[in-house]
Amino acid sequence: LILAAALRDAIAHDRLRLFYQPQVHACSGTLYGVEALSRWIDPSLGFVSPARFIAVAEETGQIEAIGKWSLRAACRQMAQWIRDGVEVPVVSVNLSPLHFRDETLPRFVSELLAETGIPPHSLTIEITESTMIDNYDRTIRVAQRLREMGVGMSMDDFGTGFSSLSNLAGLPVNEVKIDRSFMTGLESIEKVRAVVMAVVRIGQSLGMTVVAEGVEHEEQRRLLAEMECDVLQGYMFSKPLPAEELAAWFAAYQ
Ligand code: G
Ligand code: G
Ligand code: NA
Ligand code: MN
Repeated sequence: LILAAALRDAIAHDRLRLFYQPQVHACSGTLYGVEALSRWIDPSLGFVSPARFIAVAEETGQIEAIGKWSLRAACRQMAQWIRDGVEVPVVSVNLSPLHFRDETLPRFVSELLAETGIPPHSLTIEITESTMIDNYDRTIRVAQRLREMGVGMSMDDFGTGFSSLSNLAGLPVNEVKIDRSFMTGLESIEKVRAVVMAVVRIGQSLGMTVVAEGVEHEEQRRLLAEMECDVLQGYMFSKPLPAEELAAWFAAYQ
């Protein structure tokens, strides 16, 4: 309850920030895009993990405001990068499945694209499966509308929790992100390696871009590249960074 009130205050005073984590092509190492992740440093509570405050926001209905704020902030940042000549091809924004109950979401996004002047393919929306998708038909309809507009759709945290094979087959997504929990066993456990390999093949056969999250070591990078996983994201390349630091990271990385 204290957290809910503090979050309301943080939203009202614009205290949430987006950090950006680079994603690179596994074969060439060039920049594929960035994932926008919400950060909240409260004056009295200190750093509050999104894992905690997103769950609270979903219970209290504040998730709606957070989703719209993060879409707006990410699109504005993308417009800024374009103006500054920083070549970030795509920004991915996390949305809760609850947003896909709202049939006005595609119009909100198209107005945002028009307002910021960024191309639709420079935005991807990750369905971050914190909760069960409860209205499946409507979720498909809303996601399909976004795809028709040219916006990317990604299935986050694949292989854990609510992120299931039936969703991968049923939802109009063009990207799948292998959950980072698989990365720990990748080097040492043969079964984990077989599962990750199978997910890469499933993604490929569905025509999707396959992203591996939580890549921390060279050996993981090598194995994933060998499996023909398309895109890698993790501390090995960079932790999530403030927008200003991303440009510097990119300049040093190139
Ligand atoms: O960045 P970090 O590992 O602390 O994020 C924890 C979880 O919170 C991750 O599952 C991430 O997807 C989620 N998350 C981070 N930012 C957002 C956001 O803006 N919206 C939603 N819905 N989830 C987010
Ligand atoms: O659930 P989601 O995949 O959106 O979570 C992304 C979160 O994972 C981010 O908050 C980020 O801080 C964290 N993260 C990113 N890269 C790594 C990594 O290499 N290792 C670990 N343990 N966490 C990571
Ligand atoms: Na995510
Ligand atoms: Mn994820």
